[in-house]
Amino acid sequence: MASPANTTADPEPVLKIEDAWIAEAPPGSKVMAAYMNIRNLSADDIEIVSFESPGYSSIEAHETVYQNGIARMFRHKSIKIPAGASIRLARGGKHLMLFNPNKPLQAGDKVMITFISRNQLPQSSIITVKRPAF
Ligand SMILES: [Cu+2]
Repeated sequence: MASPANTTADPEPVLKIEDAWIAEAPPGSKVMAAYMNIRNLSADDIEIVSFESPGYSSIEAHETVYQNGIARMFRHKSIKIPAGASIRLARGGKHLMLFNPNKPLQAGDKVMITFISRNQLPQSSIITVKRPAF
């Protein structure tokens, strides 16, 4: 039976993942970091409560905070984005911490990360590994 291509279209995404990248890490690293801008396109606040990826054993939301010149990382249980707003994950601030890559990853590799929020459908984004520019 022929049917128009759009009859089973996925719902409109409510998160827009912009400028996303995973920082390439030295070979053998058990932890990597991802940075991006996450925009909430919906009319509701969104709380992202977990992250999943086939490329890593687990993912946590972290924030680097400088205390007396020393960088410390704290874990956030979730990332809240008010309706229509965006949140920036950047080096030296909030980031996703990616644990135990399933295989060595280098610049150019792509990894899918799924964002799971409380009141929206899960949404996935393909994110490219890049060499950090210092
Ligand atoms: Cu971290």
